[in-house]
Amino acid sequence: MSERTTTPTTTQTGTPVASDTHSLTIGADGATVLHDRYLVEKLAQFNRERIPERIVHAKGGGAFGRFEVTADVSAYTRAAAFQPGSTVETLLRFSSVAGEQGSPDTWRDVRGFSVKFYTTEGNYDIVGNNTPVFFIRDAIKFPDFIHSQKRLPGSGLRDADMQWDFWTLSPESAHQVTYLMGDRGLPKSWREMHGFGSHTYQWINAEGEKFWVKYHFRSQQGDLHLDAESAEAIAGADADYYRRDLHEAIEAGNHPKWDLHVQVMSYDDAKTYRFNPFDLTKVWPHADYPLIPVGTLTLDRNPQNFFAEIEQAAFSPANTVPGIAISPDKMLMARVFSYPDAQRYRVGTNYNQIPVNAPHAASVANYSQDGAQRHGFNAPSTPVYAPNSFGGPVASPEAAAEGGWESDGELVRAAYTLRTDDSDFGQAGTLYRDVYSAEAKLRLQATLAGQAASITIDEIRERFFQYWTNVDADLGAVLRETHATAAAAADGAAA
Ligand code: HDE
Repeated sequence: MSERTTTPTTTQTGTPVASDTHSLTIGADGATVLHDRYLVEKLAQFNRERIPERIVHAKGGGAFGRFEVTADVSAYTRAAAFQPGSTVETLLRFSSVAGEQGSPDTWRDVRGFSVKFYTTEGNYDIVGNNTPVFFIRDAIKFPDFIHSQKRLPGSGLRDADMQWDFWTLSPESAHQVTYLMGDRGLPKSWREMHGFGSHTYQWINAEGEKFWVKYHFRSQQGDLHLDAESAEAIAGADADYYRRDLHEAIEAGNHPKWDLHVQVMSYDDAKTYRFNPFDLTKVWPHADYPLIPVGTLTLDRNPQNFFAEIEQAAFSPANTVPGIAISPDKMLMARVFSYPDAQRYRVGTNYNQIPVNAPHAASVANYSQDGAQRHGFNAPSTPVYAPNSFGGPVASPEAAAEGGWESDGELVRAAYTLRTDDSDFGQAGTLYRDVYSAEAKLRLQATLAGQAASITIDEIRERFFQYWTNVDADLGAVLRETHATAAAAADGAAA
């Protein structure tokens, strides 16, 4: 047995405490007194252990590692992190979207794939998913979408009618729902799934030339899935299945790896491409824009403290670095506001001073000060305002020119302008017909048959059949027929 520590237990302010066993009372059987400061401190601290869980992506897990550049993409970006020979410390957090903190990992869902690169030019975050597209294309719908996937306010239960009501009234969801109801909805583990930046981002090279890019993290472990029965059994037996798998793999020295690739579109191609390249419900077919390798991400270090390093981790698409910028994707522009806002509420004003969120390879210099839980501060000799004549930090005007694009001047509320091949159901149909194997098609049909059975309102079920008919006429017909047969069998059994 290891030798017992002799470090005295203390209060939060460093004074040794008398007991962790007995409260201070008036006689052994009498009242507890309020001036037992350690008892009060201990219970009060305990009551404050939780911060609000993420409103989406609440259940997750993650690990640290490194990103190593293995190719030369300097023709497209000047970001230091992606230059040949660069190695960058990283944090990757995986998550489910709809479930709460304690929800089972293997419930069918899209999975989050958030990467923080601690680069020499500041932190760069790619906050993506295990799918290349999303359910909606305008952020103003996001709270409604999420409400429909969470719980009914009265019963506190999740509800198929509500989910399918929203999806069928929002046909732009079809592509992502085809992913969700397919194998990507039940990954075998977090290690065995691909990750996507999903949005189109902007890269800028040393000459100031602009490109549009999409990120693909391809798992070296494969993109594997669970069958629906196993996922359901695991959900009951081990709610933390993915979290445990990741932790144990890394502890055992089995370090998962992802190869990062990008699709690159020239700045001018975007003006005329047959799909709107900024529409988050669309992919860029690889035949048009092939994958270009960048480097390899390896996870090799579990967090030392789950709460400090994973629960408090604050990712944001606003965290970009020189050589990388956002694009005119309406979803992405709104996310740039929404994530730091969520962190200020969830973690606190000074969330970027917490070690997991602070830059590790760059330093911070600005005039922000004070606020709750502030612990970092400038030297007293640093002025507290800009401009100043005392040598304080100065802004870099050359940064202002980066990351722009031309735009119209008029303010409107309107859908994106449609391109020749843009439609809500087209790419969903291609995914079903041309990408899914025969077995994957059968699994999707079985999953959707189960969904049809869980819808209780006829009008919504009818829209459900129409939605899938729009994706693929044969698929719609199979679903209608399967449902009619099952309903007739159930009627027969009841008679
Ligand atoms: Fe998120 N999302 N999201 N999301 N999201 C959050 O941020 C939001 C979207 C994604 O591991 C929240 O810190 C809006 C797309 C991941 O900590 C919140 C919109 C994609 C994570 C938020 C979207 C994502 C989040 C919850 C519509 C993939 C977990 C607390 C414009 C491309 C990050 C928080 C982590 C988390 C808002 C859409 C992925 C509320 C408004 C699209 C992986 O700010």
